Amino acid sequence: MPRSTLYHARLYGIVDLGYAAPASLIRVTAEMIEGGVDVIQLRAKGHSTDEVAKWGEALLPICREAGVPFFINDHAAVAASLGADGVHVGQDDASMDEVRGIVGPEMLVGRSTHSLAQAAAAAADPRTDCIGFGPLFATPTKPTYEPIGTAEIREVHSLYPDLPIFCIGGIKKENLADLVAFGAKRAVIVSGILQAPDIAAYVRSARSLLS
Ligand code: TZP
Ligand code: MG
Repeated sequence: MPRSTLYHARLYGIVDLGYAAPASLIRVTAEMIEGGVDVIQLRAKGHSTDEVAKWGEALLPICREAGVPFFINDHAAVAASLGADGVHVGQDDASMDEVRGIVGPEMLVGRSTHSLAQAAAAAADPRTDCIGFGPLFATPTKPTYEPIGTAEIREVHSLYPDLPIFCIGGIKKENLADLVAFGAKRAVIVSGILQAPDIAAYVRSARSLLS
């Protein structure tokens, strides 16, 4: 899948086992797709590689059928063995050399960044296909991270105009219009989507705020 798919993407949803029970993963994924999500990631902190592989195997065909890029968080080897569209890694995860050594040159690779300096480092490597930029706001989904606020959103987009940048952290449909006004083009929403009483409706409404 080309990087341009991520450039055109607007709303990135994460199926996070911290919010979604194993028995709900297929339904949650289908509802996110029904609402029009542009990218889906499976994130299962604290779960075994075998569990991530099993859940990924269940979700990949649903995403593929819908033409929605499917990322695996952290587990490059699982992403490679499943043939996922992408893998997302953090600052403390493997280096790009290591990740590319596992997933090869074609798979999309995303990197979390928590400052302009980290965004610069990620953007300097042409093998980085997208970045997460945040947490913008304090969030229980990443409780130990200091929020970076909204002041640098415009700058990071103007510094790296060709890099797909996904704002993340404490984003809800209620603050999305403000973020767009601050220069955000794309957003990741985790708990807002997964705790919504109607996931498809929530995704549809959030997606409509990102043009
Ligand atoms: N990386 C930076 S913030 C975050 C991650 C994975 C969590 C975002 O979750 P939420 O629930 O949308 O604030
Ligand atoms: Mg990670």
